Amino acid sequence: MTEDMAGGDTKKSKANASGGGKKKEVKKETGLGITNRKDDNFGEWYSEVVVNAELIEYYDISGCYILRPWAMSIWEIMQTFFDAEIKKMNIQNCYFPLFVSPGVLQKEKDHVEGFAPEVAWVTKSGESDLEVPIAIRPTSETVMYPYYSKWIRGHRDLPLKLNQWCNVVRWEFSNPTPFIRSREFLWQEGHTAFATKAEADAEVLDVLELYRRIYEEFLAIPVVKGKKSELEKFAGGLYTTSVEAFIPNNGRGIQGATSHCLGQNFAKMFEINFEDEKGEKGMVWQNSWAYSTRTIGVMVMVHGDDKGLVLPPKVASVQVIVIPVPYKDADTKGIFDACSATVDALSEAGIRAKADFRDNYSPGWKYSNWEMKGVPLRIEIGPKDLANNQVRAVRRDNSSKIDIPRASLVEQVKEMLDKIQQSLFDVAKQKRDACVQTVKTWDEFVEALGQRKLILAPWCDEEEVEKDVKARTKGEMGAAKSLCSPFDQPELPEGTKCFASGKPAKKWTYWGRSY
Ligand code: 87F
Repeated sequence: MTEDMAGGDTKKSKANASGGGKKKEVKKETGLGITNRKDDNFGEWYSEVVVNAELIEYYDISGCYILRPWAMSIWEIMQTFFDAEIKKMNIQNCYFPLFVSPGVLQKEKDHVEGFAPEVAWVTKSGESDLEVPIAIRPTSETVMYPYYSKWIRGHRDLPLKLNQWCNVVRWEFSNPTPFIRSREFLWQEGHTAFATKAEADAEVLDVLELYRRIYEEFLAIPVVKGKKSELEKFAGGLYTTSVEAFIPNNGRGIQGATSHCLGQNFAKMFEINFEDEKGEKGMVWQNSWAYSTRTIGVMVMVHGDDKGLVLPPKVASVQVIVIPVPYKDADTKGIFDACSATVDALSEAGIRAKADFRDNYSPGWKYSNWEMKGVPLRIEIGPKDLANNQVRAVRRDNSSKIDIPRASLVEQVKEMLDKIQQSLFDVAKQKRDACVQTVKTWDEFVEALGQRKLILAPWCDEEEVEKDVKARTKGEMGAAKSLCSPFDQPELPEGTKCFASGKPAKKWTYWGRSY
């Protein structure tokens, strides 16, 4: 994001697109509105939106953020979905301690080595040094697997399928960004063990499909499912699959969630063995998988606009905000009662609706406030609406307005929310697809990278070649890397060459700069 933060060309006055001179004044007085524009100053715009929409409050430790109720409610909605789905798969929740003993952390030193600088340690209690410093989990393989070894004895103990919802700490040094790269974050981590590789392979994909659904069905964000390269996979595992999203505004790919097959690497290290039906010793096959609060950051980046946050209805804790618009001599009580009745009718139908009866703000201020917070649908009720037995509905995503007779309120609001959800996905997909560039040669690749594209290129799938691509694209904005090889592969004609090495290409792979 750094390149977007530089420059500092903030066109403040245009921030509220609707604003005439008068509006600007109001904005100044109340502090309402976003001053940075998404297209001009993406990094600043993002920071402003997450704070002004009341998702985040900055904290006095760099890289740590307060998740306010507005953010937590989004997390909880996704959590409710995912938790129910994994329970259908007979995965059980558990909770392991936050602290890791140094001995066990070192056990998998091969892959921990690269991560070591990010591990945070507790060295003191009060004034006295701890006899042995204790690490804070950056992920829980080393915390959990010694107990898998203890709990798994025979084939009847398999599969062992556990998940935990927890926080982890990774002391990142590069450019912290709320939700996207924070030093502490919330996630779920699933850790499963099977008797056979076939079972593990199947689960990797089942979980990846749940991650796709979180992004596409809940957050209305298109993702690519695929496999990571050898260089980009989790070094401790056998292979890594992921869902990859894309941020059109800065041309960066972003890993949305990962589902790893660990093979038997950890089983070897932690001696997770079992006796099979024939009485023979075997080693378990393991998976691990996670998605985190990063999901929320991707949602803000993809859907937000110059008025602030835009929430897909499926993850909005308030889907409909009802605002009374009383005039001086109007029947104020009648209007307020109509608002309450509207909220009641919608709530009864399972729609998350709320009325804003605050008497210290004008209707106009409330409109901006709930737009900033991204509520998908606003219902206004004024004297004319009361007289006509209707309400006025205004969509957050495209500002379109329609009058709805109160007789068909529930039906039409439901329909509108569905339309908003679908339209957010369609628009996001259109924008993403417009950024996809297929290239065949190095020159085309470099040009597309300069245009911040999501690049699809034929590749020889050699680690050395990916290292070379990284080296050759190194610069201020960060190097390009492979994002994933999509499961859904376009046809690769016989004789196609690798864009980077000129060797025979083995597969199509997405490339780009990424978070
Ligand atoms: C940072 C410090 C120490 C990532 C780290 O993706 C260790 C690690 O192992 C580390 N950052 N990783 C990889 C995490 C792999 C895996 N863990 C379970 C997942 C899914 C959930």
